[in-house]
Amino acid sequence: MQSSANISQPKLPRLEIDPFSESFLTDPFRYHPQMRDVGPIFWLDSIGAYGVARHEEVTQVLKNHETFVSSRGVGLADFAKEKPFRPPSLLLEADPPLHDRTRNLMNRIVAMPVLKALENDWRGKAKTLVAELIEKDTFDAVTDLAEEFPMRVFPDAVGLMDEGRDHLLTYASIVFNAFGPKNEIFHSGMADADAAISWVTEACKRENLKPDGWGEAVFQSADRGDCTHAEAERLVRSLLSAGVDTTVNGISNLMYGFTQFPDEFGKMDTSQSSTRRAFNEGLRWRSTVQTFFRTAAHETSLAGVTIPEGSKVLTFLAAANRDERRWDNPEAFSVTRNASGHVGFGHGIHVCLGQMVARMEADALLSALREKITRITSAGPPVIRLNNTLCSIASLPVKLEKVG
Ligand code: OVV
Repeated sequence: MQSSANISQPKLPRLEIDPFSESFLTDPFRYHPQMRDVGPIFWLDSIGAYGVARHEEVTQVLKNHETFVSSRGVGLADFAKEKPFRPPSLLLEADPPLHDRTRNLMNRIVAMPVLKALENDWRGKAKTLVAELIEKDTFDAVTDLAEEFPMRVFPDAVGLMDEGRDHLLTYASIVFNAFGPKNEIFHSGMADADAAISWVTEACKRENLKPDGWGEAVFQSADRGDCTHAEAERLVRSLLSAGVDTTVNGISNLMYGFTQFPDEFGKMDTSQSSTRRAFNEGLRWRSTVQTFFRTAAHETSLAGVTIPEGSKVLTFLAAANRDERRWDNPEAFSVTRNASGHVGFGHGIHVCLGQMVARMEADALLSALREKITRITSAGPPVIRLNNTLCSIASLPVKLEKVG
């Protein structure tokens, strides 16, 4: 009889790749095939963590939130051993039961009826912006469109103070950089950190929130006893952290898709089913949030490999979204594809809380664009913005072809 200790473990492949290096972050998609093909799970020497890059294992890790926890941080830092860079998010960096209490509360803040009440206003604002843009010969699809539209609708929806809203983008890039190691990318983004962090801290306070926004609604929920007022402040911080840079880059990446596959835009129509499909495909094809970590709360096994307690596991969401085991022709951006099942919004209990907000922004913008134009083409080289977590574009010169 063989003792169980002799049952052979599958070999754990080791990769030299550093997923937070400049070269990786400049074009992560170049490295993904190697990560998917080396095996269902691998070890990353560069950061001392496991990695999963196939759709199957990424969804498994995210689904199994009791083993692969978020409360020890969803970045490289283990909150059990290191002080978090800011007080942990009560949603993103929390496990049940705390997570479920805050999540249920926040689900009501951005519930469908709340969003529907804003839809006409957002569609009107999208049309106004498109009317401005079609007057121009060329423009920057990042600064003039992808940043401009969310900044015209989201801060007002939250009811933020008017002064200083530009700090939102700076703050988010700091937060998303902080999920990686304290590398040069992290440090260079910290240049304007103090001003942005203190602005956000102030902006989350009840006295600075307008009476009819989602921010005040969180405090009203606290008044009813759903959470404390201190927790309410931190939950508003979640809206500010996760609500801007994500949609901005989601739209930028989608526009980049249109320029790379110039026949796709015209295959869309102005209907919600069509624009929704296109946005989903954009998130699959070039996922804005590239990666998140989980931490093994106890020894476990994944794809036959034993993972010790306290291990960090990096889930490559963007790689899973181009896994040929899951998708046909995954490198092609195709607006008519049914991309549901993509993990660009995550998966499981932490799946993006604001996804309906993001979808409504995208629907408004895409249908306003499609009404007036047939094609979006490149008018110059895009400029990549390096971030430890986000797939981000700093500049994307484009040209529009008008209907008729
Ligand atoms: C999804 C996400 C990203 C960044 C911050 C947060 C959430 C938060 O809850 O603060």
